[in-house]
Amino acid sequence: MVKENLDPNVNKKQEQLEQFKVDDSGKKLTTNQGVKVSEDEFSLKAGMRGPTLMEDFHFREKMTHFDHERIPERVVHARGFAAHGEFQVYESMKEFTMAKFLNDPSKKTPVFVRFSTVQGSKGSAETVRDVRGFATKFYTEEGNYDLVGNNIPVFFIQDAIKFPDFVHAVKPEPHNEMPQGASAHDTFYDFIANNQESAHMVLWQMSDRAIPRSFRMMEGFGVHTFRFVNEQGRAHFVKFHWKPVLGVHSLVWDEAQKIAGKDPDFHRRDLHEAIERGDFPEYELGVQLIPEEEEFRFDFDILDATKLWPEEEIPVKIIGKMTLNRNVDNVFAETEQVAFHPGHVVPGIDFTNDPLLQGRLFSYTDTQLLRLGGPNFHEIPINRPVCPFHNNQRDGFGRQTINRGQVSYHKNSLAQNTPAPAAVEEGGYVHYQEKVDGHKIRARSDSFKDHFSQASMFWNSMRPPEKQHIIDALTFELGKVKSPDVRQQVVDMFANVSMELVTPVAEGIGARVPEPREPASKKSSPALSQENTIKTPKGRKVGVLVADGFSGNEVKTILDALKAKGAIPEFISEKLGSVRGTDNFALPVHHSFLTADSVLFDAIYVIGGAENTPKFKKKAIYFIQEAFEHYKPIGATHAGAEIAQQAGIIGAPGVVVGSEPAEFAGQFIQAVAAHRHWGREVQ
Ligand code: HDE
Repeated sequence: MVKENLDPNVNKKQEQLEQFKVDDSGKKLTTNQGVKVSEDEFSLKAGMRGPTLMEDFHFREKMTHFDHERIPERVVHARGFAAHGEFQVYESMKEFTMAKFLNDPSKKTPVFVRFSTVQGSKGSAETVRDVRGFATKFYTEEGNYDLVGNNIPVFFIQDAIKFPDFVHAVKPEPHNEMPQGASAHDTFYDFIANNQESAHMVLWQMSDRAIPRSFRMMEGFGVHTFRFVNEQGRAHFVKFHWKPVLGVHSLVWDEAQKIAGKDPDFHRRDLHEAIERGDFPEYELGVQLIPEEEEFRFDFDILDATKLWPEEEIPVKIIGKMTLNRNVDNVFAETEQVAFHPGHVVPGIDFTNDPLLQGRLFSYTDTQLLRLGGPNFHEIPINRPVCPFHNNQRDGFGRQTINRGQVSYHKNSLAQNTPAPAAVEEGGYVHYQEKVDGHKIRARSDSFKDHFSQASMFWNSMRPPEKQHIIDALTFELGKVKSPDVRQQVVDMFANVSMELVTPVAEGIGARVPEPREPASKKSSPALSQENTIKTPKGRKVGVLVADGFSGNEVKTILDALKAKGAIPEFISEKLGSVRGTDNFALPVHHSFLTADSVLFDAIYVIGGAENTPKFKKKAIYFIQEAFEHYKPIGATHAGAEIAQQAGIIGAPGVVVGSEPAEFAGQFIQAVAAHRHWGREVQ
């Protein structure tokens, strides 16, 4: 049983998980029954060359367990990676919600966060164009609260009844199981053209948001409108935001595709390494709040999940910070078995009538029953709340709790009618008493019928390079669609959003350019552009191309300056081992040209050696030219300047060549912070 620990700074979830951890190293091999095993390489046979005997209990047990090792992967969000952390609110939110974990700034709440892609299978590449899941489990003292969000603030559909159709359309096609980890195919765009409420979300998916640089550099959104309820019973509509402290940054499409081959684990590696080196990912929690009385004040329906609340109209109030500070011990036990549910709420957080949310409330438990094999998945260590739980639920596959006593029903007198429901003052959850009155009908409110205004707003909010990326992405995706009819339908649909978008796309895929139309909206929301995000060199991987004989002290000055700003230099040379510079300074070689690739770095710094060998030159030129094509910052000093010269990149934006170490370092750090140099696009 979980021991109560009153010290608020002890992470109760970690303490609880500790009890289930086992370390096998240095131990004797046993069966699951605890019997020591004397031989693990030869099954028990009748004679040296004879058949294996049924009585070999060790063989039977080992093989049977192995045969049952796999569980069904998640029907969506199968490919995911998770980490532990903590959340702390900056100031009490008591005015808006009675949720205790949001009321006490001195309290740290343990969290577990799983990031995921949506379309691909469990083993698919991570940098594909896709929505990312961003699911957080808060282990609060009042029970588990799950914020099961995405990195895009809107969704494809408005009503959950369409979800199975949507997922069937986006997943690999059933007759040939293609494509994997991609939405660029006929059934997806056929669905889009025939379900035009998806327009807004598709634009986000075509934008740079769908190819994040890192899980550490993407926003998270609760998507739905939830309710905050305070102790007086007053309610506010609320939307949740996670804002990454490192800003929102993306890859470029060509790079993302190449990484999918070079390192399919790119995002998990990035997160895992950051946590291991103590560079803990941080996200601030923000809320947008609308008082209950103002539900109808806006030119969109606030319950429609295909709409966002523009931050300029409804500001995001930053209320706390989450820090991810520990990797899991075992991916299956924790990441795979964690079961999120948007219906896991605590007092002070409630639902709304958003029809997408309502349907999700059914789906999540249902899917866990299959995936985790029965109704006791809440007992799996990662899913257990850190507060005690008591009820009359009993039995089922894999039950672990040993409930004592005679009584397992309510009401009763044999156990003085316990476990007893709790009054509100005792923390009992009471659903918000919204008045609901209506006819039973299958229909959608007229207020949900504007599918294009916010899609136009999103488009209008993009800066020119971002617009170009959306045009390129849609041209790519539709270029993979075989049916000319589907392509044309999608082009016609997006003419409602913007002719500026749809004209080059139509031309690029050989479709008819639609009749000119006014965009559905002229509004814009600057907060939607990634160009307005935080820019910092912190956490950026700089690939340093270096060879023997480099100028020791000067290079050291530059590397120290980079590290002081949180950038991470990794050294690449012809061979693994180390490279020796002047001034008795040596550098470890982390990668050879064979194991490294420019797409795996945020920036390149080329130094070279005393003399650049032809092989080094050839490799380095290829390296920096590719980085250049991906708009990455490139720095060159010493013999590296000659290589940059030969690569033909000197003078372009984001290319820094220097001879004075401190001055070069300052300029290069600035270029690294800028992340990408789109100015090259127009050269
Ligand atoms: Fe999910 N979703 N979803 N979803 N979803 C699942 O639950 C579902 C939706 C989201 O890391 C499934 O355990 C329906 C929106 C995340 O474990 C399933 C609808 C948002 C994850 C399911 C939606 C999400 C899931 C599959 C439409 C953003 C991964 C496996 C009404 C707010 C959680 C599972 C993790 C997973 C159903 C739409 C986020 C089948 C029916 C909108 C991050 O239950």
